[in-house]
Parts: sequence; structure tokens; C-alpha cells
Amino acid sequence: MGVLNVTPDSFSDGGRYLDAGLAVAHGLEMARQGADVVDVGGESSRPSAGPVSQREELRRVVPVIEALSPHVRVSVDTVKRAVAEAAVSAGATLINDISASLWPVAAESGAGWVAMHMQGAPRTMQHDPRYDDVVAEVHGFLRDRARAALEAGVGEVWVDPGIGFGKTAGHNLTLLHHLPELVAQGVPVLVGTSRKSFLGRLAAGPGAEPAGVDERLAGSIATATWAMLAGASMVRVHDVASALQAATLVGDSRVGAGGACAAGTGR
Ligand code: HH2
Repeated sequence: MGVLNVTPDSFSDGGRYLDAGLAVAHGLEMARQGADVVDVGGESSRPSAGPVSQREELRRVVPVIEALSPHVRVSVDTVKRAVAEAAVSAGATLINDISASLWPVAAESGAGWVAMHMQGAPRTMQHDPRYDDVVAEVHGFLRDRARAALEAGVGEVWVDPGIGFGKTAGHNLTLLHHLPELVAQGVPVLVGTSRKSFLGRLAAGPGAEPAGVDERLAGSIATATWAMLAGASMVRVHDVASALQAATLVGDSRVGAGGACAAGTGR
């Protein structure tokens, strides 16, 4: 899943694709690089982001979805019911829902649905996130939401532990370590670690200045590879070409696990 933020303020690509033409070109480029889904968002969910009106969010995402959807599968990254509905009418077939509440729209429209876990709301979620047992709470929440969506008739449900959404670096790493248990719940898993700030802090080491957004590629690919090896079926990334190399390696290693190496000479 390639990330396409049609926003002025997203934490890594904010302002780069606010123009619809540039956004469509970047979406097509990610599809050419191998993205199966392009995730179009019109409202940043980074910790200090301000809210966006429904009218403005629609203005940002609908033309881009209309232009991309004949060429590549499109998801819409929104928490607003009306935006999700308009996006599906414009050609999106997956609702990426960080509020994990829009399954009725998916049930009514026939679109797929991603339920992501978030503690609190974007503006305040990183102030002091706390859990008694982060794994039990996140996995239990996602199991309940997935069940509700399946019972409502949603045909395609995904769950996502919501890396960085009301979580410390320790919570994020614990959730990555415990991904196999989430996968074992039987609902396909999506994971998004790409360029997130905990990677910058971990890369820099204790006491050092965190690595900037443009210096987080290695951590992004390392954690995407980790998630895929743990059984995640989709990773949400900004750097599609690099992630595809990792995905191909993981896929080949699964085929090769039976003995024969799937690709090339095996060197
Ligand atoms: N992360 C972001 C946004 N949407 N959706 C899912 N399912 N999982 C995620 O981890 C996820 C998400 C945040 O990243 P980004 O879109 O790059 O930034 P911003 O929210 O600032 O636009």
C-alpha cells in the first residue's frame, strides 16, 4: 500500500502532493513501482495536526481518486463518513479507517474496510500513552471491531495495530514482536511503520538528536520486512520500490522454505 497524502501538513510528504496533478502522477508512479493499493488521504493524523473541514477534505481527495481508480486499486484514508461514501462513489474500493468506526459504510457500499487501533485522538494521543497490557488491549479491540464488521456483512476486513497512534516506542516494538498472535486471529493484518518518529529516535540512539524523516528508510524497510515475516499481508509505505524488494524477498523466502530457492541462483 503506497501512501499518498493530499495535504499541506502530513509529517513526511505534507505539501508535496497538494496539487491534484502532482498527486495523481505520484500515485501512478507508485502503481508502476508495484503498489497494489494507493492510499489517498486528505487529512493528516500526525500528533499536532489540525482538523480539516469535510468540504476541504472532499475537494482534496475526490478528483485524485477519480483519476487513479481506473489504473490502480485505491483506498481512502479518512475518518469521515461522508468522505468515505464520496470516495467509494469516485472509485475507491477500500476504506482505511484509523477511527475503526466506519464499517457500516463498508457494509452498505460493498467496499473493504481497514480497522486501525488508536488510543485517544491525533492531537493528544502522544502526550502520555499508557496501557496495562498493550498487546491484549490492541488485539482484543481489533478482534471485536473485525467481528462487528463481518457480522454486518463487510466482505473484506483488515486489522492494523496502529503503530505510533497513542503508543510509545516501547509499545510499538512490543506490538511488532507480538504480530504473529494478531495474525493468528485470522483477519488479514496491515502494518504501517513507514518513516514514523519512533524509527528516528531508535536509529539515533539514547540522548542523540532523532533521525529526520528523510533518514528513516532503513528503519522503515527493516520494520516492514519484520512485519511481513511475522505474517502481515500488507504494509503501508512511502517508499514503494524499496518495500517491493523486501516483499519479494519475503515471498521468495516463504516459497524457498520448503527447500528449493525460488529465485535466481540462490547465491
Ligand atoms: N498511519 C498514518 C496514516 N494512516 N493508516 C493505517 N491503516 N495505518 C497506519 O499506520 C497509518 C494510517 C500516518 O502516516 P502518514 O499518512 O504518512 O502521515 P499523516 O497522518 O501525517 O498524513
